[in-house]
Amino acid sequence: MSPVSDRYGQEDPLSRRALITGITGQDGSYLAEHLLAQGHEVWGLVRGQANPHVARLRKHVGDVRITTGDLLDQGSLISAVERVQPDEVYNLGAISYVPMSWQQAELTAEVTGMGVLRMLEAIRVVSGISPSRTPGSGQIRFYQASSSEMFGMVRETPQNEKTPFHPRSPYGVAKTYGHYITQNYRESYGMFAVSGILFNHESPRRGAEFVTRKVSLGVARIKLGLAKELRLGNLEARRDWGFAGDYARAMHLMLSQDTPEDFVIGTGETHSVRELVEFAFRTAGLDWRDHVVTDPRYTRPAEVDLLCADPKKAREQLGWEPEVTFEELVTMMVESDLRLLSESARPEDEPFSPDHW
Ligand code: NDP
Ligand code: GDR
Repeated sequence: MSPVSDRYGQEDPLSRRALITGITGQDGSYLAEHLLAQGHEVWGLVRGQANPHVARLRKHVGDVRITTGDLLDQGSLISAVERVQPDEVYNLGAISYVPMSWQQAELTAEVTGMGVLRMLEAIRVVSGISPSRTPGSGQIRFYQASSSEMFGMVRETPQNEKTPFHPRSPYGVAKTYGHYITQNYRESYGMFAVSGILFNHESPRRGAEFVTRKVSLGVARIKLGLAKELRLGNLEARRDWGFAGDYARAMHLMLSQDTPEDFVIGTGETHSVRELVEFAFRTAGLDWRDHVVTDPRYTRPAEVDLLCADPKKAREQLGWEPEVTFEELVTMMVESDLRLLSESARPEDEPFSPDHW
């Protein structure tokens, strides 16, 4: 193990170095912010030769170092781990939009599923780990971004670490592979590799394709007279929605434990899309029934009807609690989009929002 990696566990937290894949996404920016505040040196793995999302990241988080790499390319991941010599690797990179995973099922399997294996292999190879050479105390710690979408068609609610998986999309299937391969590397090689099974978490930085941001942007457009209607799919689906900043704290806590274990992270509260819409419109003094149109283009080939976390283990073992309520989250997002669209009717960094099933 390199001298840099051997620093894990020393008293001075300033010496820790993190490598984050998916740093240009919503969670990457909150995690980078959190780790920098903890005194970490933060590196982001970024794909492409001129990734436009880096500029958006820099608006939120300044002091991140960038290295290039792609979850589709094993050699690039090995080079990144060799270059950065991280103490912690957070694998957040993925095709994360569920409808896209039906349109590009094979690519989703490669990035969201096989990408996890490639990242684990990069750590294993660079650290010289094999069945006969297990990692020492200074090993690289690995976090995998698992998802409540693995529960899919649930037969019991709320869902905890022991609830069986029944994924309902190519995305959910790919995440389930990533989850099990992480567990497998922990059990086969003794690696400090954990998965956080995170329920939906949102923020003003959420991509415009996801329902919460689509709604907050829609409300803001209608309030400012830029649109009249908002077209949505299934209003009856229920989700456990929390604030992304709270969930970034949980990721770091999971890698700071003495033993590697998986944790469910969520609020324990569930709301329907209809409730979300009703509350978001009310926040802006509007009646959703005057503006929302249901459109079959936005319903999915298979739906996950109900998700609700049982975060008891995280509360008891990590001391983790969400700080932002559902109402505070929706209000924060609507107010942020009202400000954003007041400044510019079409903000330059507004993400492309594709049509889908
Ligand atoms: P985003 O969709 O906002 O970000 C996805 C990130 O993955 C982007 O930075 C993107 O980079 C990167 N990426 C895509 N393809 C590749 C690739 N081939 N190689 C390297 N990086 C790639 O997701 P979130 O921030 O919301 O979520 C972070 C992770 O957590 C994801 O794995 C997601 O599946 C998972 N998750 C998210 C939840 C949520 O509610 N937000 C809940 C549970 C799990 P680029 O700029 O290049 O496009
Ligand atoms: P999800 O999030 O699929 O749960 O995955 P999303 O916000 O896309 O959908 C939530 C629920 O809302 C319903 N819905 C709509 N969704 C979208 N996007 N657009 C619509 O117009 C619309 N109308 C209704 C959906 O059918 C669904 O039931 C997110 C992602 O961040 C994943 O990467 C992550 O793993 C899970 O959360 C946990």
